[in-house]
Amino acid sequence: MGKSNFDVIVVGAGFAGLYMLYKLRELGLSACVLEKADDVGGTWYWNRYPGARCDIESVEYSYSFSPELEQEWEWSERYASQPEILRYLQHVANRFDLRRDIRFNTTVTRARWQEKEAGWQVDTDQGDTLTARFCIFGTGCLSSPNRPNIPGLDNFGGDIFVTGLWPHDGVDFTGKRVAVIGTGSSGIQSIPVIARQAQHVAVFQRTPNFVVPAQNRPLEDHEQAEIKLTYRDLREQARHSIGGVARGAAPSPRPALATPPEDLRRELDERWEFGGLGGFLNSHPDTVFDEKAADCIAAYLRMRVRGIVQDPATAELLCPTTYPVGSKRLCVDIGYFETFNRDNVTLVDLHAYPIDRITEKGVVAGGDLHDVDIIVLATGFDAMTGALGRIDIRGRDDQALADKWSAGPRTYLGLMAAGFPNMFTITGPGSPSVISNMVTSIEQHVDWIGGLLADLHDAPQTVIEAMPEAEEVWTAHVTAVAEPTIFMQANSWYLGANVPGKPRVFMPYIGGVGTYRAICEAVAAQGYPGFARDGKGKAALPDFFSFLPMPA
Ligand code: NA7
Repeated sequence: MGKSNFDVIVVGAGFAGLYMLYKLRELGLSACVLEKADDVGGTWYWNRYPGARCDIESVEYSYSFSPELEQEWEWSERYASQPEILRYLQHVANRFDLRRDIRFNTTVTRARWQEKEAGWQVDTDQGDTLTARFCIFGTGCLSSPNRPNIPGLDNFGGDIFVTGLWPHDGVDFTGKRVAVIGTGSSGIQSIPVIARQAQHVAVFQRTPNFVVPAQNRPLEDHEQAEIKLTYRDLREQARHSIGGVARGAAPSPRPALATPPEDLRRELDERWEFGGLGGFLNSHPDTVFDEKAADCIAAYLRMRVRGIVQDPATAELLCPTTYPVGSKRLCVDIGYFETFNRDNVTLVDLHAYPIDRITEKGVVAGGDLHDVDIIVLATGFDAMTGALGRIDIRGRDDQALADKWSAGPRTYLGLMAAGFPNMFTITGPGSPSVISNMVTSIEQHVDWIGGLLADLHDAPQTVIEAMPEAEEVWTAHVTAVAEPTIFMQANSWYLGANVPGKPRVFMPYIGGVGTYRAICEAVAAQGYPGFARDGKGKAALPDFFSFLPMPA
């Protein structure tokens, strides 16, 4: 069974857990990483569905902490596919000899703060009990799949596959009739690939999504070499940017509503040809705040759908009209709309024909049976809080984190929750996380936590925790920054709206990666106001609003 007491227990061996382990070793702390899967990778271990690919450019969706790693690794495409990202993470684990401190096939079931010992006790499904001074959760933001509660789902006689839990030996769709439920990023990526193999695909759409082309392509050697020459600058720019990326179409300085229509059209054409999220998110200074400005972008994207999809009725169904563009995660595609021009693909509009039930034979929607062999659930995740919610986490006075967060997550800086001493969440709710390049945000959190642990190095018994007042101010700040934006107007997973019964609270911090970094750095530089050490701390917090750029 091995050693059972550590300075730090880390939960999860994805991008976050791997870099956290590397950092803890650098600090000379003993650490154990607990991972449910039988290998590293996190999101990229589980999401093996056909077409799975990152929507951030590969050269930016990668670690910056090791210039040697940056120089050695060669990305083959502009947007890396899931197998390539998984290979990258496996390489990182091997290159830095991380595996020896990771226990695979180990699910954490319970984590309990021990008042007397001033540390954490962590139980696993393997019957182990481990203890540590600190417990750090790198459990991911999109790692708890949302299985819809459709009547009769368990009665289906064929195979059911969930995109976020895809079988490792793949699925052969040849000659099969397939139902895909869900048209978020996972559906949009997988449907074109499945349609090329299957006999027939019925796509069950509840809400159409705004989709922009990836314009994916192989990365030329010279291009990659040039990027590698400028990597330090590129990373620095990403760290201080809005979304944690440095490349991509720059935001226009002119508001969309102040741009003459013909100029706007030309500009959006260029963004479309360039491809990727960046061209259409924050494309103009007013699109995040003004629905009319967002409408200009939405109208353009709908025009593009109508230009691709040959059947006008299908094209209309694929055009989102009920929420502003960007308020749900924008999707990046490779041939999604073109797929609806195939003879073997049909679109089922769940507003007109809601799913009644699933029977042994298939999906009954609007009274019609869609007879299928396979159902693919591309129905998303219990985002941001789902993975933590599956673990029985108990803080002071045996308080459950799930109870504390029953009306929505509350944190200070997305890093700590009051009443849960010596416990950190990497890219937790209340930090930019899913609204940014996750790798940039993960590295920022790991570096910040590492800085704090280094500070505590000479005081090994110190207990650190978020002060309730600080948590209150930060949670209110996160909401206040989101409130005037279009983000509040969609039933998105950012707001928990995709999971029945989940409180509607905007979970990520939308002030921007650079702003958030500046806030975290200011807090550290000022001696960590809002964090109590052994019950004592400075409650006078920086004025968080003063870090935000002035509205244009
Ligand atoms: P998403 O983006 O949450 O998409 C899930 C899709 O499943 C979405 O179209 C949902 O419709 C649909 N859905 C969910 N529950 C149901 C039920 N019960 N019936 C019918 N349709 C349903 O998850 P993804 O995995 O695609 O992407 C997650 C992120 O991963 C993505 O944003 C990238 O950041 C990477 P809805 O829109 O809720 O009406």
